[in-house]
Amino acid sequence: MDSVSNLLGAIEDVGRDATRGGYSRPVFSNAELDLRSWFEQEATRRGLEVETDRNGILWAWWDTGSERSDSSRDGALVTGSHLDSVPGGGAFDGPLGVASALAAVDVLKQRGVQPQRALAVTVFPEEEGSRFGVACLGSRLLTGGIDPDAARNLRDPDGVSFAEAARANGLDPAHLGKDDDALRRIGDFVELHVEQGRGLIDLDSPFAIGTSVIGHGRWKLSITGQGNHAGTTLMADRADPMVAAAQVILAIRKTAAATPEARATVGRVQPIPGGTNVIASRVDLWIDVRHPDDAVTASLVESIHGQAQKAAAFEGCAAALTRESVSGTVNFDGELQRQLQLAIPGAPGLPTGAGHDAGILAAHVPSAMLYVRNPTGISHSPEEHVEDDDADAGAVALADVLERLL
Ligand code: HGY
Ligand code: MN
Ligand code: MN
Repeated sequence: MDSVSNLLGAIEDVGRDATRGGYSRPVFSNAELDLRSWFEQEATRRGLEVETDRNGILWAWWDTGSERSDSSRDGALVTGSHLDSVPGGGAFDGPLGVASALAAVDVLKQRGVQPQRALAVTVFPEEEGSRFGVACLGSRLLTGGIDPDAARNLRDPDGVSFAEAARANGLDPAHLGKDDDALRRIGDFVELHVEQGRGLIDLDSPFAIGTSVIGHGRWKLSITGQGNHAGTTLMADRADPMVAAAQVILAIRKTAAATPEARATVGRVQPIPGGTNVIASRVDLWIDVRHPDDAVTASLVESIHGQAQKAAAFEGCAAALTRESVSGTVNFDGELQRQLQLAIPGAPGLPTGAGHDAGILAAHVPSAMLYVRNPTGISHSPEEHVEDDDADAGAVALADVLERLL
């Protein structure tokens, strides 16, 4: 087996972000395209047949020995993750699942496993939603979880539409959307992913079986006021959206902190025009809200919206909230989890607060997850980490799972 750390070592310099630290690998950026080529080379080297579907999802196929036909890949066993990252992200969020799947194929071949059904290793684009704003965009397109027109019209911070980016990367934007043929090919989906919290440190285990993904959503709040001169505008004469934004951010923290299990984050604030000696005319901020109970998430957002409108009005500003993407809480397929428990006896079950493509697919095909220990318990940060032997233990556990399911 090519060790997972060797596989990841080959891409450790791709997309390094000198300003933020860590990696910035937005979908269809040069960095992510380099990672796609790395994946295609490594998959081809293993005798897998790589193709890109109409939503930009990569599929590396290991077909059974029997005659190829249109339906010979239906009901296949599929494993994979993503290669795009958050800005300044860690080395493992996404790529660990892809590298581990390739290493697991090595193990299966070394064991002489003859797949009784086709196996595919997949890479989903734009899982982080860091460029076009919608999390798990690739798996949402595949499953019909987003209107294709809405997807085509998503714009990145430079104003490039997803349609334009897709076209520039060999896709036909007119063909974006639900892909029943591709869905029919997924009999079971298993995603290995770095654990993004402290769960496996506390459980003292190198890997765990995912039990659920808590619901997560993201909203954009635009606060408009009166742009003006920092020197000639007296304090009493201002309608400053930045001041309203500051009140809202504190109110968000207070509201979430008062709700058990809730998480609400503002990680991105954009004043317009953003000059040092300029009172902003508008401030855009993005809110990430999560809770195991979808109804509580909705009520949190409602409360935040109301408080934002009040804070804005107090400053002579206005606030508008728009939803960017929402996923409900997902409990993974019981039977598939049982199969994983039989394949890797003793592996604990673990819920997660992080969203994944497996969480989107779970509503359409039996899906499961494996998490690998992250000794820092930190993620979406350069400090995210996986020890080499835990990474290899995770890949072997994935191979055991795949062998049982094949
Ligand atoms: O945001 C998330 O939970 C995931 O890392 N995309
Ligand atoms: Mn992530
Ligand atoms: Mn991820």
